[in-house]
Amino acid sequence: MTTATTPRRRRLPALAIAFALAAAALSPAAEPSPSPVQADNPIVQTIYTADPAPLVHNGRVYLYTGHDEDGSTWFTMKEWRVWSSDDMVNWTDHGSPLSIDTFSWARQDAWAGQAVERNGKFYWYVPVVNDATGRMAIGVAVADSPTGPFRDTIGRPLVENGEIDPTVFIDTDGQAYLYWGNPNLWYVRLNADMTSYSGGVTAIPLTTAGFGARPGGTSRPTLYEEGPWVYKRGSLYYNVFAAQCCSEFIAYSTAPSPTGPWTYRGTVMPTQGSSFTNHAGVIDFKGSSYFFYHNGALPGGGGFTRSVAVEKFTYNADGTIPLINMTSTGAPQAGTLNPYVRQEAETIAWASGVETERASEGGMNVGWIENGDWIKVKGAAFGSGAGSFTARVASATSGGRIELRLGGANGTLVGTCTVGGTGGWQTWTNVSCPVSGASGTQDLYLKFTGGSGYLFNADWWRFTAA
Ligand SMILES: [Ca+2]
Ligand SMILES: [Ca+2]
Repeated sequence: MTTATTPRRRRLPALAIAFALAAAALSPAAEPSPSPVQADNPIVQTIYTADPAPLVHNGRVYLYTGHDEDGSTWFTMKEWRVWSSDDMVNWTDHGSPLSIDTFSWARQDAWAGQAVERNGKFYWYVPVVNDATGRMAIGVAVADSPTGPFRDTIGRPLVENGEIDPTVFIDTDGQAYLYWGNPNLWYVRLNADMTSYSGGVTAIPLTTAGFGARPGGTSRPTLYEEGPWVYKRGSLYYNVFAAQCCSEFIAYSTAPSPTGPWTYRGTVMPTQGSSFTNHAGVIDFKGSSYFFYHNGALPGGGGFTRSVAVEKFTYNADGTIPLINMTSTGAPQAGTLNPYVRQEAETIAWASGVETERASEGGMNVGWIENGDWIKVKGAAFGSGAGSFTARVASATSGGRIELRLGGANGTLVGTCTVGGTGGWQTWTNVSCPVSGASGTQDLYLKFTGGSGYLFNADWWRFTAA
């Protein structure tokens, strides 16, 4: 691979703030010593993310999001991102397999979409500006894997009426529907190929019985604003949507069929969290229910610099959704992480000071590592004990050290691996070191130490049992 010294781009100023500040921002209640292990929301700390769309496939949750550019003062969004987890707390960064450039006909605005699987292919529906008309249109991209790469197989908008926020739903009888809209709410019946539809574009009547009455609402009499998320649970159909504006809250309606009639059911998540928009995503995973949303909880966060987050919830016995509040704690871990198999360095419960990029050997790597940066990996199941640690690393400088700590970034030190220079940021080698005292299930911290400047990159790591 390259031996050139790749210039490192400047790290995100907004994220350069120490974790203590993030913890303070996330925890308005003053605590004498905020504990990093308490915060797992928002899900991603390396960039700003928005408009979560979770998908469960083969025992993993794939999370499709937008990407708010640093320092945005508008919805300046050029690409979409994918993350995945099998425990709801350790999330793997899969980078950006879909961008505005994927659609030759699109100009800008990589806004809120959703992906779905059908017959082993993955279909990602997104709104973008059609360059030819200047209007918002819905494009669909197709992939053979949930992490892409995604391609535009039809080469034109799937549907276009100037409105946004597609949600896709495949009913139990196999009929698929695409819903979208702001200020209206529309649907089409998708064909089995998922990239065409039959019949016309149909408007769902926005009645106050169906979608609630907006206080003072005249031009928009109902609470429905945007961001529908349609799914079925048992025999009941749900539409969870962003309500009122602005600031938005999350509300929902239910219906006995995918085409209505809809009945307004009330608030899911109140207006909270310093973003004037919100966007819902609802899934069941490993027998529990989860609600995804976004807020402005990262340092520098706000209405145009958002972050996706998740809460676990339980439906009421009658199928109604309880009121869900934003937390900095997030969902509990569903299972544990196996430290004895290859784990990506970019599998992260919480990161301080690092970013990610495409790795030359595939997937992503962690980079922009400086002295004192760290990565938390939650709930690593060491069992009777680890004996050694191996990491895949690269450094165009003279490297540094990986301190393996338990329980906190300054927690119990169980091993230290030295990383030397490799001649390039993508010139990879393995380093190993002995480990002592890592047993049971622990929150593992990879703490990076060394001199000044960028120290090294990390692609993946693995422990070996004692
Ligand atoms: Ca750094
Ligand atoms: Ca990797």
